[in-house]
Amino acid sequence: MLTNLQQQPADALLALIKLHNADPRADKIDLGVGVYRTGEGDTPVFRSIKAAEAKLVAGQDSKAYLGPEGDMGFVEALMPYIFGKDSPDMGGRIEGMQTPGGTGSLRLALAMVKRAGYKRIIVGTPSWPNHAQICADLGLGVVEFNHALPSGHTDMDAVRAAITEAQEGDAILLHGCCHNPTGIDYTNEQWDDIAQRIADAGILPVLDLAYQGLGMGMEEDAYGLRRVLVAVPEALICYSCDKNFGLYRDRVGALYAMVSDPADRAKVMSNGHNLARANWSQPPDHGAAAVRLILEDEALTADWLAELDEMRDRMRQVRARLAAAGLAGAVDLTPLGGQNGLFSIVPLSKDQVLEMREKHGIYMAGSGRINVAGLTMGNIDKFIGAVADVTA
Ligand code: PLP
Ligand code: TYF
Repeated sequence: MLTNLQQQPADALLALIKLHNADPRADKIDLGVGVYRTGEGDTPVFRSIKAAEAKLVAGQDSKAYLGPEGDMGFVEALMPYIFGKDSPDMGGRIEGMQTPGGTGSLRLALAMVKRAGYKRIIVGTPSWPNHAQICADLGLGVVEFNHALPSGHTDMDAVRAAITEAQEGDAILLHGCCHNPTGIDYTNEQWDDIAQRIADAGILPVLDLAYQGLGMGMEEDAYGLRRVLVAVPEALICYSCDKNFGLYRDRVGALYAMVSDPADRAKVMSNGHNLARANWSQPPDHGAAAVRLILEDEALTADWLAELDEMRDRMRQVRARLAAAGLAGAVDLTPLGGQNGLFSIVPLSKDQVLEMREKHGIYMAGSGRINVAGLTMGNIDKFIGAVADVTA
């Protein structure tokens, strides 16, 4: 019977890691999967995480089960950063739970959407491929709208039309910041507009915040999410600490539900707990416990925020350098300067992406997406030259 199963495609982004590793060229460049890299090309464990892990190992006296909600100290310590210091639980309307990464949070959020009776979810394209994959697995219909224009701006007409045409029983999934894969985010004014339209249409927002602090700053990157939350009665928020604490493989995330009446909070979240039990039972503890120890300690928090500032500054420098290059062959790199986070799209055809890999040893996603953190002052000229070469 198992032989009835059909071959499934590998994740194209994760497959790039293996292709790059197998390439013997010393000057190869990995611009594939979205992990931060230093100017030396490394993805080190954060200093603040190392310090918190040392504290954790010394002080942890049990590894007994915590329950499907995971480490609630971690979940609550993040709330002022996500929702703001003034009203981190919006007057008792927000409750969260720990999840295995942002992916686990999305899985639960979308399963709750489905269980609540929503039929379709509106998603801007292109998006992170796992969004569509999770929806398909859950049997949630996806309604697509175009996210960005070739000019490098968001396609506001498309998102406005998608919200106007929404039907009863629709939800909308939005990237909070550092859009994956385009790096093109809504401006604050655009968020104001979108928030009001979502509220008027009465659709449920699902907000995916996987890169807080990697765009403009921790507060700045939360603007859109907070703006939507003050406008609507209910929302689901999917959060990842895997990028902004560098914890990728430790799988650290959280799911938050905002309800209109605090009396419904426990009932709504009991669905998250119940779905977690049916999926992974309990989330892995280690990474979340390290994040909690950082957030409970003023000095460690300050060091973590300094590390984030350093990452963001480096990515800004790389973007400024790309923008300063202007034209690389037929490609205008200028718009990349104003984009946010780890990703941007370089408009190359599939053949040109392949030529970048085969001729120049530069690995990027088939969509033309690059991880800008894979560029350093040592390899950026090679990259710009290669783009010029394949588009000449
Ligand atoms: N959401 C978006 C938009 C992402 O790009 C990612 C990528 O990793 C995630 C969620 C999930 O992150 P995690 O690794 O924490 O599951
Ligand atoms: O888009 C990226 O590169 C990151 C990492 O199945 C990632 O979001 C990519 C694919 C995947 C899981 C994580």
